[in-house]
Amino acid sequence: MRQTGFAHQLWLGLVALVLVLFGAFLFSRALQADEDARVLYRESLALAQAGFEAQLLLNELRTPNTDARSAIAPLRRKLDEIGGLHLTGAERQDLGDIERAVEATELDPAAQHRATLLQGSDRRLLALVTSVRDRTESTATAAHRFRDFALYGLLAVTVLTLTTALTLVALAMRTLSAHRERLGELDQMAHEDALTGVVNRRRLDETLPIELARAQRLGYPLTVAMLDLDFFKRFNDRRGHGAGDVLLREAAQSWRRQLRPTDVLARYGGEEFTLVLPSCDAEQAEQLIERLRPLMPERQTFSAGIALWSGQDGAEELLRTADIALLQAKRSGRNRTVVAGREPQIALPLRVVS
Ligand code: GH3
Ligand code: MG
Ligand code: MG
Repeated sequence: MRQTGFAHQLWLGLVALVLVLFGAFLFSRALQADEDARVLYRESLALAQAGFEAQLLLNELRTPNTDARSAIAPLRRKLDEIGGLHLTGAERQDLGDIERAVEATELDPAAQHRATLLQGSDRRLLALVTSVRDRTESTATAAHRFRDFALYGLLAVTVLTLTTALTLVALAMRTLSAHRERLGELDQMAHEDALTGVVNRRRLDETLPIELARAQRLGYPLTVAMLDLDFFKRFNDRRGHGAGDVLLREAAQSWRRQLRPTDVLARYGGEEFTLVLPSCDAEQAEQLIERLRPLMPERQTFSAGIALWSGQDGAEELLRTADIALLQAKRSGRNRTVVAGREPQIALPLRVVS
């Protein structure tokens, strides 16, 4: 599912890239067509000017009392000027015909032959100018049409690219939130006990030092209690491991409902639980534990050891103190609570020294 989402994003990214490249191509082609039309238009104007001047010089050359050589030189320059422009084959042929007629006039400068020799040059010159003008017009029209096409094309490309980009952003945001959700699930899996649903030992190890620091800063008491089910092995042996699992889960869930939101109930391991109780002294913790006892299903009992934080101990030391109190509760008969520092005196078995 996540891979399909990624593939979609990849495809959309590629589509956006192709669209942008196509847009850039259209833009550059439109610019080029515009530039071509401008060059041709400029040349067409230059040709019109040169054609007009050549026409005047041809007329002058045709006049019988004109000195042929002095009229031919500027005419030749004009024709060279026209030859320097971009001409088609047919246009160049017209120009060649005019040049040859002028050359013949130069070779035979007799005034009476000039009109005959130059006959047709006017028509050719006009044909040349008209041809270039037609070409310019059709190129300008094509460039105009292409620019319109490019404009609409660019508009379409922009809309498509924007749509693609928005879809991409929406997809990326969906993927991101799916990742966040998955991370949350992973975090929960890493810190929650799968059987009972309460936090596990790892979370307890992370939380307790933070709770101690907060208690120190805000100056309230903090108590830790260790709870261990009595003779639970026997329960399992009699009722089966599955029934034992159900009991553990039900006990943890009903205990949790009795706690404040700021209290922490953790499964320390096996059938042993830890309570972290901020703003709670040893007596209040004792009372709370007495309220938890009747919630235990199947009349199962448990023993508890309580340690009030001294304000100096570290988390590990505090847990150890509560564990020692729990051991005392077990030793003194189980199904009871012992507060560290208030352990009951246990009669040691008599050792008979022989
Ligand atoms: P004590 O009063 O001294 O604590 O006796 P106990 O039998 O409870 O203690 P012991 O350490 O001998 O045995 C703990 C038992 O807890 C053994 C094990 O079968 C049971 N236990 C630990 N974890 C689980 C669990 O996840 N599910 C079940 N059903 N039983 C568990
Ligand atoms: Mg036990
Ligand atoms: Mg145990």
